[in-house]
Amino acid sequence: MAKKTSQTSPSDKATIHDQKLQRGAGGELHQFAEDGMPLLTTAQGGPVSDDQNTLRVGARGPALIDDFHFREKIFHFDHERIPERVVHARGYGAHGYFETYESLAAYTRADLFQRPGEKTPAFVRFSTVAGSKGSFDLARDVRGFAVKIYTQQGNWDLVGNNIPVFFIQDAIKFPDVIHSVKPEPDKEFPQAQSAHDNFWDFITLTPESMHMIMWVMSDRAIPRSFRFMEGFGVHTFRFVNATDESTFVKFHWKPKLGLQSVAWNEAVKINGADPDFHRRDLWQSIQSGAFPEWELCVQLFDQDFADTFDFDILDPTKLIPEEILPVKPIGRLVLDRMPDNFFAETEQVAFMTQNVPPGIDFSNDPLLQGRNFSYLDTQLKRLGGPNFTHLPINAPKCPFHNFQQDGHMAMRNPVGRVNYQPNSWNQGPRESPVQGYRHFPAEEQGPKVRLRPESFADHYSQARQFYISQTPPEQRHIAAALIFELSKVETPVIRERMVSHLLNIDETLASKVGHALGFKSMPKPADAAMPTRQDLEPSPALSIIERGPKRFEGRKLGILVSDGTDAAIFKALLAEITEQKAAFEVIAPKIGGVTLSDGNWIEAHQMIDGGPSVLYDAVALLPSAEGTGDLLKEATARDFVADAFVHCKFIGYVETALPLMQKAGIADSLDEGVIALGAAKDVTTFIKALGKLRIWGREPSVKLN
Ligand code: HDE
Repeated sequence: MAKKTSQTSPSDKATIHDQKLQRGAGGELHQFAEDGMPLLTTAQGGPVSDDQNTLRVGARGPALIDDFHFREKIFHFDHERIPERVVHARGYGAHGYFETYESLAAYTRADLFQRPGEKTPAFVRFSTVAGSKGSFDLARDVRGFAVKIYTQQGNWDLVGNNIPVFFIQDAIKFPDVIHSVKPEPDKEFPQAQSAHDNFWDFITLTPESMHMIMWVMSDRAIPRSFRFMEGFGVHTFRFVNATDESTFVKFHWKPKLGLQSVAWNEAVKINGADPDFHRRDLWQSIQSGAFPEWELCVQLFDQDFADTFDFDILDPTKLIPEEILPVKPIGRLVLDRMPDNFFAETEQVAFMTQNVPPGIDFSNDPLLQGRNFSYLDTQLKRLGGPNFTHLPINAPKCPFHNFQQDGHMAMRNPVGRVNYQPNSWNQGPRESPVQGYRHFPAEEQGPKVRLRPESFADHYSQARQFYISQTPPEQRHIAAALIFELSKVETPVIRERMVSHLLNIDETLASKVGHALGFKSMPKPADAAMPTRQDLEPSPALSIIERGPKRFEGRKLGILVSDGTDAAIFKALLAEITEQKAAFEVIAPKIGGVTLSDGNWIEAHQMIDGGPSVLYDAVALLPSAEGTGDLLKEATARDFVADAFVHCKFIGYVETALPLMQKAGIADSLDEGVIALGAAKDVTTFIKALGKLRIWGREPSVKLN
């Protein structure tokens, strides 16, 4: 017999049987299964009776084509995939807002920059470049930093990277540089790696890539978290104000928590231990209410500055050092909400460099100009038709009106008779020369040519400037990365060609790399398009370590415990860590948790095998004497300690953990980064020390590189 709720109207009773019904707020009919859960339906809304068995002739007979539910379900599944992005396939996004600090009306008429304190919704997608959608997070690679701000004058997409320069100067070379870094086409490997012949072949034949290569070989390419990376618009853009005056602008995102990267040896191990390390980090921090934040800063300059600057401001392989032109903070970006659905939002979001509101305009940077073509084109391929702007993640949040219609998946078409203009019915939207987008009327003239400007010809000066701006550990990491990458190159002439470029950047670096690669003699320096290299002043702003956070906020401590762990020390640690607004995880021999010395049981986040120390910024070793005895039998416990030491991390320990430290081979080489936790006051000392993040002074002795 029919079961009905009291909300059911008489007309419903006539048509719907054997299910519970409820009217929703909008009067729509909600159907419920017998157990009170929402009723399963087909995509057409038809109720489903059995989702476990296909329709057959008898229990062992053939399937029937009548089974529309089965056919619809499988058909939809077969079509679940869309092409992954040709670059930046692996990404992770979050919602948030942008808040303006002060009116920038003097520079730009962009509506979002007019009113101090005004918040505008935003969506950000971080990504790696070369790897496919399922590749690992800690590849040595550039990170995408794409921001969509839903302004009242339409969407503004600032599609940037975490490195302020690019490999090439002209968009026509983009397919080549990307082909070279992607898996080699005959073998389809290596995946998400630049350490192979094709990449280094292209790079060494393209001297304009040398500045970017120094960045990619630096720790910038293995960030600890999306939250600890800078972002850059890369190109020179224009701000244009209400009276059509233009100011050149370069955009920078500065993370509130400071910069931090991991060591290469650590990155390799993180990829095995947690290939989702970066996305998990963003997810966990936002879900825990620790919302990541960046300041948007600008470098503003005019044509006079551009004329006196040593390099061409249109050349995307160059930056303007902050020491020469300081950055001005103009607002902040806060990420405070994860998408409800990864595919609907993060996968389908369509960033396009050409999405700019009135008041923001382009320069003639030839890379930017090429991008303005590419991004629209790629969305058509990826999202399957011209109506991708109808998807909620891509639709503007301001009102919009036009006569675009039809096409695949059209969800918004013009209403009524008129779908063109001009029309005699006095209907429909109108253009406005006053409020509409006005391109900056730059005067342009010249012969039609395919020519690289002379002013783009110096490929080494800023590459050297980047290198000499690094601290000694960072310089060591660059050398080690070059040695590692080139050691994977099988063709000797490519290795030599790279060293011949390095000779134009820094001779000591070149000879270190040449020596480590086993060269019998050094090659000649590469022929430079511009024979003289300028000796530029170092720019400390380019170093990560110089700009470290000096506090542990936002970082994670791994606490190794066992049954019998000293409860007072454990609790003191937790209190201090929480005070620092940092996170922690408890690692125990078993996932079932442990009982502390005071008899209290605590939960473990990780079993020792699943929580290697590479997942943490620092570790505390708190096992009891008995617990240490058990852990001595585990290779993973030994690696936990040995790796933390080798990766130059701070280690806090209780005396009972010493045998484990002995087994890990570190007990005889303790330094100021290994801190005894005898009493609660030592915990304070330990937590204070963590602000340095790493003891890089230990590095040469542990031969990390
Ligand atoms: Fe992109 N790039 N790019 N790129 N790019 C794409 O657009 C392209 C460049 C960047 O999270 C594609 O939607 C060309 C520089 C990011 O969805 C494609 C050139 C910078 C993302 C494309 C460049 C970037 C992309 C692929 C040389 C830093 C990911 C999928 C002229 C300033 C956006 C897509 C996201 C994605 C083309 C160079 C950043 C094919 C032709 C320089 C962050 O349109």
